[in-house]
Amino acid sequence: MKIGISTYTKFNLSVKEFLDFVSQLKLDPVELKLDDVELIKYLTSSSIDDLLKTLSRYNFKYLVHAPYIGVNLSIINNVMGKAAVKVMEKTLQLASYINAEIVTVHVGRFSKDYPLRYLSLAVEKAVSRLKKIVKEAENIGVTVSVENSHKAEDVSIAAFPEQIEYIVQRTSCRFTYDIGHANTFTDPSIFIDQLGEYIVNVHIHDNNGERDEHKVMGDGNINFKLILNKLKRLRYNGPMVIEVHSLRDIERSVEAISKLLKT
Ligand SMILES: [Mn+2]
Repeated sequence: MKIGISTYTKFNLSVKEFLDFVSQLKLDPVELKLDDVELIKYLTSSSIDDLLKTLSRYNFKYLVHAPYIGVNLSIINNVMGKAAVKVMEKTLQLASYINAEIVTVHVGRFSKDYPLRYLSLAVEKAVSRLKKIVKEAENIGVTVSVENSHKAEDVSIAAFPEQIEYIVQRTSCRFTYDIGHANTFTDPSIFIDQLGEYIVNVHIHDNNGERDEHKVMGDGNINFKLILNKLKRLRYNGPMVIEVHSLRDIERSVEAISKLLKT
């Protein structure tokens, strides 16, 4: 497993400042969340030279997390759906420019303002849009990976293993296993039993099973020992990306994971 790190839109650091900070911690790869205000502009700018210059100062491998703020691949409104696909297409292009092999995407949520009988329509919308995105991704050699979501007021179409399985089997997407998100719905370890073969990226953080708190491993109720053992048994060799919300918590997470991996 490669212990990596993710940017967070509220760190309030420039990309360079963040990369300088994590350079000292020997983490790799770095997952770039494109919602970051500094990064999102590269989706529409004609040149990404500045970004390439910054990234190439370091030896990191990069992963991309597609924008999710205001982006909903399962939205029933087709005008917005088209815009969401466009955002993903531009994301793939950017990923390919910076040599990122994996793009993690959220599939969006089903608004609680709709009657539940339209839930399956939303799922089908997401599936058909993802198919289009995957086709494009295959052409440029990027892997699209769907992340399981956390509990929120709107209905998640990617909360449980069966839902993810339905989507990946119909779209050829891979799976980004977010351990903390899984814990807001159910026992996170069952995702490995049911979806192990699809996992290409893992997000690691803790919570108490209620809300998506992004705590340091050990500060919530997740049994990481069990999860890491299952991933080892699966011979999972991909990224394990720390997703916490303060620089201090990044340092504490590095300690917590190395302890977990030793025992
Ligand atoms: Mn995540």
